[in-house]
Amino acid sequence: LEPLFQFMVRVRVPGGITTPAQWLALDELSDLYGNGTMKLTTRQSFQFHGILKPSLKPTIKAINDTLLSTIATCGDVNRNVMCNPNPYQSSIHEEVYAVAAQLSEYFQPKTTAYHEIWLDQEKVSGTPDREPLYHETYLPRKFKIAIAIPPRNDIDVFANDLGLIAIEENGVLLGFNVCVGGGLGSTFGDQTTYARLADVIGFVPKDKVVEVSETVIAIQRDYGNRANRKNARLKYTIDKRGLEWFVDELNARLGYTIESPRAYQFDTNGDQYGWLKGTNGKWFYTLFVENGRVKDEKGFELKKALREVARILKEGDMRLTGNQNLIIGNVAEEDKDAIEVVLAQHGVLNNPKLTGLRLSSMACVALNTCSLAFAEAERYLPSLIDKLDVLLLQNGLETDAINIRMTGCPNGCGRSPLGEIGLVGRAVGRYNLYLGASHNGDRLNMLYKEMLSEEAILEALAPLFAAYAQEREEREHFGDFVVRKGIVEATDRPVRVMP
Ligand code: SRM
Ligand code: SF4
Repeated sequence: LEPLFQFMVRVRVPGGITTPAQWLALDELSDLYGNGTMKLTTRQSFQFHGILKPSLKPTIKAINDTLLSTIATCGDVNRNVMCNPNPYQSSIHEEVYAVAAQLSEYFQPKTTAYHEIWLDQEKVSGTPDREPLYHETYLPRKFKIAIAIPPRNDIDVFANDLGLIAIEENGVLLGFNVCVGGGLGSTFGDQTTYARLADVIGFVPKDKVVEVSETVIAIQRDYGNRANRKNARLKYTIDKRGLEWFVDELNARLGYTIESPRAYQFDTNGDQYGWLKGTNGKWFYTLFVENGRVKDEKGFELKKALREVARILKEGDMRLTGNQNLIIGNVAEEDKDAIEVVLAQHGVLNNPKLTGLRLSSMACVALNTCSLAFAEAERYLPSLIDKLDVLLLQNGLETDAINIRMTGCPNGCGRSPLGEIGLVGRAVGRYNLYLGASHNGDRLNMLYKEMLSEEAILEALAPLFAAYAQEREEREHFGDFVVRKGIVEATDRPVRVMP
């Protein structure tokens, strides 16, 4: 008898936007085949856990029936393209989202094997596979793209192999600053691996963004390390050969020189909660979803509430943010109250008592489904924050949006290297504590103390919170404060912006 293997299935959601019908279908699937919960990920997708092997094919088919897919959510190809989901910030949001969807579609593998294996096993095409970009051996490693619209860096653009920063003038999208070589994963004890933020190498007009992105990927395809997967991401290709080499190669392949980067300013990499009116007159409610887990608990029935919300929404949508939260989007004025009532009835309306720390928290899945985890993250961070909240309240810091991120290992899936407070699992119940990332995602944190138990984490942070409350400068963020005070050194590897 075959053992009951169980799997995780990840859904491809370009820019993180789903229709209410898709939400309802995914919700149903999680009950039918999964463990009854949905995980909103740090890359604006859904994950389903606990899919038993015989359910794998029906699950993937059902996802495809909703017009979403699971193709290329893993593997050595371009992954889900992230995009700022907050339309209120800018009239160019829809245009930028279209670029994200275009890139996502354009860089999907062209193989028909996915459809043959998962959708009906029949050969759907007689023509042999031809991958115009990936060729026969695909990329050396996963490849990630994200697009940010300043002033929000809510998708952590610098954490990606290729980051694009939208540049607008008077409400018109001109093009994108191009950032290359971001990646957060590392391995304990292996100095050849490290987190690295992307460098800003130039500006491209919007009609050239596909061509430039394709050329960046092609360079990585041709020069990336295929002998050692630990050193195979674009960041290592660039560091091995030099940023100048990379830009020269890009310009040579393009046949023109990309322009100098344009000015941009990021304020934060967090989400802005509550109701906001979009430029189209519709309403958008950003709902805090702790660590992205959509589930029902006594007194907190998030899954049920969102099912009802999806039924209320007519033209609206459900948008996943890069911080594992959810935006109930494009809500008609007349539906606002009904949505609030549903959220309140199920105990999930954004609670004003939540501290700034919790609202700025993020944790990866880790134990018990991630086989790479050394320690808990998603299941543990909420209770650690309960204890940290006590310290914050003592110091009057309860509304300060200090960004805290925890991962169960140094792969950085919860983007812990970009936490003003970063906690990375070393062993069960033990964490390395990192401090000093910037509040807007353009500076990595640095190691402060190693192998801390919960008690030691609290002991380490208590005096720092007290000092921050008393000695910070006006509007100084916690990450900047600990660097200014010399509690940790600033990283020696800031984002470089080419002249
Ligand atoms: Fe990740 C591997 C979960 C975002 C860096 N990641 C994994 C796996 C698949 C473990 C595995 O390979 O066996 C995890 C599944 C755990 C589980 O039980 O579900 C996993 N990663 C996640 C998610 C679900 C975390 C979350 O709680 O939200 C995120 C899913 C994103 C998505 O929807 O596509 C997720 N992973 C990230 C990010 C953040 C980002 O992309 O913005 C990173 C850091 C950025 C980067 O790529 O550098 C990240 N995941 C990794 C790595 C390290 C890659 C490296 O270059 O070193 C691995 C391990 C690997 O690839 O070998 C990994
Ligand atoms: Fe798993 Fe590590 Fe990623 Fe967390 S950071 S999900 S423990 S691979």
